[in-house]
Parts: sequence; structure tokens; C-alpha cells
Amino acid sequence: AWRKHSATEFNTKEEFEKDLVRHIETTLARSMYNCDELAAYSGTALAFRDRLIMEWNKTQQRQTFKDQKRVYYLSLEFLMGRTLDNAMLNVGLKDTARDGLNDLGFRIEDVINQEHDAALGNGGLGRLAACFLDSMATLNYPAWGYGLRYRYGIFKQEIVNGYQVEVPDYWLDNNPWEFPRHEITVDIQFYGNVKKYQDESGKIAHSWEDGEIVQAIAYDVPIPGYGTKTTNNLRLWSSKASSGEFDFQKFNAGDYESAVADQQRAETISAVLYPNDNLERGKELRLKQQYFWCAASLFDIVRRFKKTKRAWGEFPDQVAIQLNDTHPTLAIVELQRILIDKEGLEWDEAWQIVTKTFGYTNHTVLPEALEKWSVPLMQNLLPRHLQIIYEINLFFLQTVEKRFPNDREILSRVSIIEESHPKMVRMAYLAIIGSHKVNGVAELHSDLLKTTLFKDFVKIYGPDRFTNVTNGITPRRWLHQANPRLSALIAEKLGSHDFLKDLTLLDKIEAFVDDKAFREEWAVIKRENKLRLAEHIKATTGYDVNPNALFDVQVKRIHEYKRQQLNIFGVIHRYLSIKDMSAEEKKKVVPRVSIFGGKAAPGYWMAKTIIHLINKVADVVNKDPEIGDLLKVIFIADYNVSKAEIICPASDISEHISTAGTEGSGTSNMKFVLNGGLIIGTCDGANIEITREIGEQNIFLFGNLAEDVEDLRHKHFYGDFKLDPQLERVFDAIKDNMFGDNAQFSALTSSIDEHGDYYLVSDDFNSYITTHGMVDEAFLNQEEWLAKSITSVARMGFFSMDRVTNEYADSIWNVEPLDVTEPT
Ligand code: 26W
Repeated sequence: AWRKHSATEFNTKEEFEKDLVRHIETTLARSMYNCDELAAYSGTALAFRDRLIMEWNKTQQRQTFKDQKRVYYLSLEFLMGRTLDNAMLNVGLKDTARDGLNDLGFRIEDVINQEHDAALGNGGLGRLAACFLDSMATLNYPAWGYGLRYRYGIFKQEIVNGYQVEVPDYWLDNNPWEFPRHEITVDIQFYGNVKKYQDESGKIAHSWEDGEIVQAIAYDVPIPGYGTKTTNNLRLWSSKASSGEFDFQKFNAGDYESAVADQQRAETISAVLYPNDNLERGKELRLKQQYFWCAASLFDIVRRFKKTKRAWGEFPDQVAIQLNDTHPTLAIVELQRILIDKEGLEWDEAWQIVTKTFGYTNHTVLPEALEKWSVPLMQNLLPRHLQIIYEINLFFLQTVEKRFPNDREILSRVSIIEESHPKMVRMAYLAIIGSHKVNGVAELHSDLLKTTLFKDFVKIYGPDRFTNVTNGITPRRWLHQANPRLSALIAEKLGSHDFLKDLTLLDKIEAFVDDKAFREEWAVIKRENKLRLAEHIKATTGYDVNPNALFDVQVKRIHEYKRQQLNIFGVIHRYLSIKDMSAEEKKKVVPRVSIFGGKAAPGYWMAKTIIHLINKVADVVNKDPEIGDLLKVIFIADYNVSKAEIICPASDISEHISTAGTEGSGTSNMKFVLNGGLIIGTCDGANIEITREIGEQNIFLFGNLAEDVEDLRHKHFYGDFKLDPQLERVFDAIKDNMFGDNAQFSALTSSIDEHGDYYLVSDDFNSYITTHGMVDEAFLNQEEWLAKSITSVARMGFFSMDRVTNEYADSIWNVEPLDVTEPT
């Protein structure tokens, strides 16, 4: 049974203080006399960690004992953010800690701020993985995450003279949340060659030999659920040179340098997170990362399964593996290899097991993001895997040929191998063929997958393999933690915090939409959140912003398809309009703060140009005495999870304005609405379902539809292109050097007015500007604005990550929750 109390489970303020002081004095070997905020953070983290460890151990024992089917979520990215605040809230002892820290002279906010973000991800995909972990633990699913323990997370962004500068994110020193498992290691092989031989029964078998070995070491991170005892495990692999005979000999022979070089080469595998978002570059080290992580995880999963002594046929009844995009697709091949080469299963039996085990989630239709690996590269690095891929392809194409005997074209279209020079392995196709379910992340996106990218596969497999699970977000971090006052107000009205576990309960606050006092409090909370952001802006940029102004926010990775350029051109348009106004006219202007944030991939020149333009526009606008408070432009450097927690509660409006059909889902759109911000957006990704849930009177939609995009692009291509006249005015200002030397921005403007405007900035500009006019108009009527805000929040229940997790559990994984507190 669950032991209620133990030496390391404080429950009162006094017990917490005792634990805190003990950790500071012994674990940290510091004295209370020179205890600074960092030490207070570490001590608090260690005290809470002790509690988590107890629950974690018991959860793992219980899950092992019950031996139910488990989910393994394979993701190359986990964008976790900070852990302490989340742990305090999940355990339900944040107030206790606040009081205890107060007694010792600390403000809990300052202590929380000492923590470095765990930023092992680029953006939406990595954060989705983190939200999954939170929900799976909260809903008591037996689930593990598997990823890489990068020594460097996503780079830190500094803005120097308006340019992005990347600084390494070395985050591991003093990280109390990870546990090295030096006893859990896996040897991973690369290169080498394949030998054919006859086994005892005379059957032809294969062995992969003479490769280079790198060691994977497990680091475990506890993942507590909210208001539950379940604490799941996130296992991150770190690479190290294998301490084999070979190095030892080199070392003894005095070849110290070469032994060290080998070691560094091995450690390089898990050294850095690739900072590209939506761009595949085909680098060998990235493929090494992928295989290293897949092979270590699969070995671990298979080892755990084998301990139960079950028959192989039961593997898919015990194990569900979800592939977060195609990055872990090699896991499919690795499992097939283990089953046929190591465990001696027949091909067909093994392949049945494999396809029943895997599910694949696609996050993007952008062609440049689709992973393809060159055949020669794979031949060299993973010779046996390439053979197996060819075999999978052969069997697959044979069945396609049988089904479509008169269609010669289809074979080359769906082949895993693209017949280019060099030949390429199409990872998405391999992922579809090796999985029993493939899902997109919002309705429009899943429909587009079925009608465009994966159309042939729908013909081959039928529609059942393809499904939609619209993304969500965890309300624990994105409401309760990021916006404690709003969470408290809602709890006060609903009588409890139960909505954090069942977000559909939010609909009950719609009854208070006309309640004057409630509205007043709602408005006060938004204002305080805006003040907090204003303080952050002042501290980091030096600019003063007016908290009464309309806060207009676009924070996300910088990408042409997300169209931050549309936003900044709109800002310039607004600036020019204000400058043309008489003093009388200016009085009617709704003051605005346009806030941007986001990182550009280091090699993505156009994205960096957009950042540069935003900062140059800020320089000019913010210092223009004719403008005053009517317009401010802010670029918040180094947007990350902990900054998102400050920014999301502070928006009046946020922008989700991708070219229709390009954004898989988007999840920050949900975060902003859940925090009472309205949104302006295109009919893209989850914006469409947000509209359906909250009502179209509560959202500002604009722009061309996905179904029009192809035609428009086609027209542009054939010369039928006329720059929108209002956008032309903006371009003229840029070309007049209003924001500095125009040469710096010519690639950006010419991509639109000369090179086909692929992202339809000009086509959507008029509609965008008009819609922003409607936003201003609406903001003037604060009472109605508040009603929209409250109504929208009330209707956001659908976007809980818990709904998402249950849908995956039911329709893809076939797993059940497990109550870990039940007596054995
Ligand atoms: C191979 C390079 C690469 C790296 C990352 C390609 C693609 C990616 C990710 C798929 C990019 C990403 O984060 N996609 C986002 O996933 C979110 C979660 O489903 C969606 O909400 C976003 O719309 C989608 O852009």
C-alpha cells in the first residue's frame, strides 16, 4: 500500500523549512548565513525532489508489478521549461513553500526565477511532447518518454544591433531534476558490415559486424502528475565512448590523444539539439543521433518486455510506441532487426508485431521539413538497416502492384526509395508503412495529409489508417501555473480547482459573463498580467509601454510561413497612417504595443532578416515624438517556455497568421485564448476548431483559404501579380531607407514583389489591415471585449491535453490508466 508519511515527505511549513535547511547545510554544504537565492532554489528543489522520488519509485514498482500495456513516447525534443513551480503545484504544496521561504527571507517568485529552462526542443513539437508527459501522468497512464540528453539545448538568443546572435545553452550544471543511471547502459553500433550465415537450422541469417561502438547512458527525470500519485519517467540518453579493450590499449600504448579524440567523437552524438525547425538538412550527425536514441530506447523496451517472459506475439499487447514526427522512424527498422536477427522470428511474424506496435504523428506538410536520408549515407552508417528497409519496400511494393496492376506510376510515387541522385529514403513513407495509425494534429491538417501528401497511401491502405487528433495544451502549466490569479478566480466561481483535471467544466463560467463584479475582477487580472509583462519589457529592452494600450503579441519560431513579415509590414502601415493624421484624428487612435518574440534557425537568412527589420522598425517608431504612446514595437529576446508563461496571460490579442494550409495546428493560439486573450488568425491549423468552439463572433479571422492557395501561387508564377497598394506604400517607405539601409531588407521585399510571393503576404494584406481595424473598434468597447474574453475561455475545454491523451489512448495505443495507490 501507499505509505502516507516518510522522513522525506514534508507536509507542513515547519517540516518544509527543516528539509530546506537540511539540504542547504548538508547536500549543498552551505550555511544559512550566506544563503542566496540560488541556494534557496536548490534547497527548495531538493526538498520537493525528495517527495517526487518516493512517489516515482512507488509508481514504477506498481507499474512493473501490474504489467499493463505501457506507452512509450519517442521524441527527439522535450521542451520542458522549468520544473520547480510545476512540481510544487502538482504536489499541492506551493503555498506551504511560499510561507516557508518567506520565513527565511525569500520571495518564492525570485526563487523560482533561479531555475534554468530545460529547453530540449525547438518549438511546438517539443512543447507538445512535454504537455503529453504532463497529461499522461495526470491521467495515470503507465507511460515513458524517451529522448536525448543534449548537453546544449536550443541556443539562447541575444539581440545585438538588431541582429540575432546565438549563444550556447549549457544547462546541465546543478540540474537537480535528472538522475544518472550509470548502471543502465546500452552499446550502440555504427558502420561495419553485414555477414550472411546459416544458423543451426540451416536458415539464412544476418549479423552486423565490425562496427564502432558508442555507449548510451540513461538519465531519468521524474514526471509528476497533477493531484495524483503517479510519477512517470522520462529517460534521456547520453552518449559516451564505450570503455572497451580498444581504448584501454590505446591509452596504455601512450596514444592518449587519439583515445581522447575517440571519446569526444562519441560524446558529440548527444552534444547538441539541432536548431532547425521545419528544415531537414540531411547531416550525418543528426542521423547518428536518431539511431543512437532509437536503438537505446528499443533495447530498453525489449529488455523490459523480455523480463516478463511473455511470447513475442504479446509484444503489441504490452507496448505501444508513438513516433513524434519521423525523427524516430528508425525505431521501426530497429525493432524488425531485433526480432529477425537477434530473436530469430520469421519476417512476417516480426512485421506484424512491428506494425501493431507503432503509431506515427505527422506535424507538418511543408516539403522542406520532410525527412529524407541519402542511401549512400545510410549504407555506410547503418548497413543492416538499409537492407531491411529495402526488404520492407519490396514486400510493400509487391502488395501495391497486386492491388493496382495497371498503375505503373503509383509504384515510383509510393516507393520508400526515391529514385534520385543520390537515392533517398523517404522517412514519412517508411513511418506510414510501419505503423498501424497515422495522425495529423488538427482537422484541416489531417485532411490535407489525406488529400495531398499521403493520398496514395489512403488508396492503398484505406482511410482507417489515417486519423486526426487535434492538439491540446496542459491547463496545469498554461493556466494554473502561468496565470495563478485567473485560475483562482475561476476556482472561486466553480467552487474548486476540478476544472484543471476536467477542463470542460470551464463552461460553467459562461453563466457569470454578465456578472459585473466578476467582469471587473477579470479585467483587473488581465491588467496585472499586462503590468508584469510591461515590467519585463522595461527590464530587458528599456522601453516603457503603456499598460492601457492594446497588447498585440506574436511569439513563435520565426518562419516565412508563420508570416511575422506580414505583421511587421502591418505595423509599418499603422505607423505611416498615424504620421499622416491630424492631432484631432490621432485622438481616436487605439494605442498599441506590438510585441514580437521568437528564434530564427541560425542558417535561415530570411528569418534573421525579419528579426532585423522588426528591431529596426522598433528603433524608429519607439523614438518618434509624433507617435508617443500610440504605437510601440517590442522584440522580446530569447523567447522560451518560461517567458511564454509571462507573455501568454498578458495579451489582448495574439497573432496566428500563417498562410492557410501551412500550420499543422499551432498550440500557442490555445494558450492565449485560455488566458483570456482574443486572437487574430487565418483559417489554418487549430484556429479553425478554436473558432468552432468559441464562436466566430469571438475571433478575428481574415485572409485567403487553404483551397485558394494553389491557384494564387500558380497565378503569381505566371506573372499575374500586382502588389497590394497599401503594401506598396510600406515597401516604398522601406526602400526610402526609413528603417536604415534598404539593401538589408531587399531579399525580404523582393521575395514578395519580384519572386512570386509564395506565402501570399500581398494577397492577404488588405484583409489583414481591415481586420486589425475591426480589432481596434472592438477594443474601444471594453465591456463587449470582456464578454468575448470570458466566453472564449469558458468554451476552451476541448483543447485540454487530457482530451488529446485520452484520444490517443483509446484510438491508437489501446492502453488503460493504472491506479498506483491501489494496494497490491
Ligand atoms: C527535420 C527538421 C524538423 C524539425 C522540427 C522538421 C520538423 C520539425 C517540427 C515538426 C516542427 C514543429 O514543431 N511543428 C509543429 O508541431 C506542433 C505540434 O504538433 C504544431 O502545433 C505546429 O503547427 C507545427 O508547426
